[in-house]
Amino acid sequence: MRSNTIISAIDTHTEGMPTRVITGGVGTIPGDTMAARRVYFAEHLDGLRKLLVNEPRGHASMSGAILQPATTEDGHYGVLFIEVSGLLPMCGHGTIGVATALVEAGMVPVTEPVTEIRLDTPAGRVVASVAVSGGHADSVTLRNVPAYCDSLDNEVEVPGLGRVRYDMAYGGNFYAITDLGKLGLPFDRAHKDRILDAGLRIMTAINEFQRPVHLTDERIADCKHVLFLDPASEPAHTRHAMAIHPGWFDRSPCGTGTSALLARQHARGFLTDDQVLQNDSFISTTFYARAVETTTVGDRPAIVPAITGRAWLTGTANYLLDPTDPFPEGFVF
Ligand code: PYC
Repeated sequence: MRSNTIISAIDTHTEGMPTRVITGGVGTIPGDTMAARRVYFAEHLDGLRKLLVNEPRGHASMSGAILQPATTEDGHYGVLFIEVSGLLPMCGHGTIGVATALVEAGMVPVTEPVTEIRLDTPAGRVVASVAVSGGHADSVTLRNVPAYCDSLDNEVEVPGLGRVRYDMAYGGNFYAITDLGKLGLPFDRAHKDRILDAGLRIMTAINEFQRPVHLTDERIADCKHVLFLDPASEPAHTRHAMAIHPGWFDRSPCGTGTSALLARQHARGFLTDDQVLQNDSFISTTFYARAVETTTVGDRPAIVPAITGRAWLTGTANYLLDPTDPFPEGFVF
């Protein structure tokens, strides 16, 4: 066996969506905060992300999380979220996968019935409360970074689709929220190629004409996610298809997307106080969300979302790179 790299991982899935949790082999990335480490990683180490998420070690919808030493005094770990589109400021399904792996591998002090894990992410502090019984992580409730509604009733001209109306909200990433029915597309995976194509066109048009930028951190910008609501959705029970750059769907109900949607439901007056939102994914898995606090981001009203979901371990692995491998950064097919 020849390798100039050995990266150890615990593979998980959160309500259907993979998170490759990288537990060793990367070293400490320079930077005093996870936001600074995200910038450094993107500039100097992005080949490592590609190696881990692209084919043949990953696939076109792959995502992962790289564990790092915490950057705060009371943090357990820092986390960088990697996926095929790059490095996310925050990822909800990824955090649920990380928390589940940390408990089941005994990488944090485990207490029952609840183990609290404090994580530093590029978007800020998040806290995972893991429900544990008999050493098993049964579910995770993630206290996310503050989520806010950026704007309601925007319109953008999209080639091939005409004028598209959408709301823009932030929940750790920016989400354009739009009604699938208004595009004349059925909420049905048989039509996934057309839905994905519409999503990619919409995000391109938004980034050209109405690019979102976070109110207090301009390193967080761009719309790479379009949340297509099933028109049969109700205020407290939504179903959606989440189209993501450069061309895939979230299999999970998307933790940061659910947070953004929760902020939008509050901004529209569809939900109040700590009313629970049930949000179903394109493969019919579910996250539950509620606002546990109100706050502000810049001058905007915001909520602190708590998102509950489940993850499972699917494997452990050591990923190698043979020096003669012709694809040191994998490839995109
Ligand atoms: O769960 O936040 C999430 C997420 C972002 C992209 C894919 N999943």
